[in-house]
Amino acid sequence: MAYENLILEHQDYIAIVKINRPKALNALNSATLQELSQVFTEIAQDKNVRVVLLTGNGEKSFVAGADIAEMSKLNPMQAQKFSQLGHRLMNQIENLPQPVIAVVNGFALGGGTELALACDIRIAGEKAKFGQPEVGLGLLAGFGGTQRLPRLVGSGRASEILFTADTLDAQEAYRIGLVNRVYPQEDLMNQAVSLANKIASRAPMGVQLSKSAIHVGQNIDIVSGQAYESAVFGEIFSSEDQKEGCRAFLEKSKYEYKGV
Ligand code: CO8
Repeated sequence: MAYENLILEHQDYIAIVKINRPKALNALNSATLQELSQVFTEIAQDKNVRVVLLTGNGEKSFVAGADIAEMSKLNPMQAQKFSQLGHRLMNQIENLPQPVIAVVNGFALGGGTELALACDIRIAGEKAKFGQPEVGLGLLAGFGGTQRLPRLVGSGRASEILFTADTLDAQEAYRIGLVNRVYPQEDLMNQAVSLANKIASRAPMGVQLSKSAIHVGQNIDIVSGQAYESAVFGEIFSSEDQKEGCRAFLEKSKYEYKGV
């Protein structure tokens, strides 16, 4: 499928999705939100994709937020719909079977931070900038920032970010746990591919069920979460990869996971 605001590349088991709206620093307008939803629908069905890297095309920006020009014209009903469109996309990323790594190559502001928050892992280049500038625009975070940011960094830190509209540099984002790692800008994509390749070499069903258990568990009590974990632990014993992976360990041999 051809995309106007995205670039989709494949490298071995990795899909690389680049948001590509250079004239607006990759800001998310509704067309881009819809294309992202389409690309993740396509990826979910692609058995050759084990890991997704999501990044911004160009040197400067991951995503500079929701598109302010489009948003400024919305009436309250349309604004609610726009927010819901964003939520559907973020939930789709969270529910995608394969893990998604946000490769934050520059500005990740407003909807950009929120998009990164919906991914499973965030890594950043040293020039990355994060923040929720919405209250400085007469708005508030509307793509899940008020929900995912406190869950990730704690409500005290999230409140400061959401109330002040301050920008955080990559080191500060690392310090508070918003990103897992920070790399020199020129090394970021190589490091992202190397992390993705490592994950892709592991049992795909194990990785995917881990992702699902993490997300299910975050929204329920621990005993229910343990029940879900036991159920998927049982499920994986019907896979060939489980049998072959354990057999290879006991026989001290190598096995390449097939995702079956
Ligand atoms: N939307 C639309 N256009 C944008 C955006 C954006 N978010 N960000 C940048 N652009 C455009 C600029 O207007 C400019 O266009 P032009 O060349 O036509 O004037 C072009 O991109 C380049 O930008 P700058 O000249 O400003 O580049 P600088 O390097 O000087 O500055 C910044 C870069 C600091 C990133 C600056 O562009 C900026 O502050 N951008 C806005 C960041 C922001 O506030 N983002 C949050 C937006 S609100 C949001 O995300 C809400 C999410 C929830 C939505 C809920 C729905 C109801």
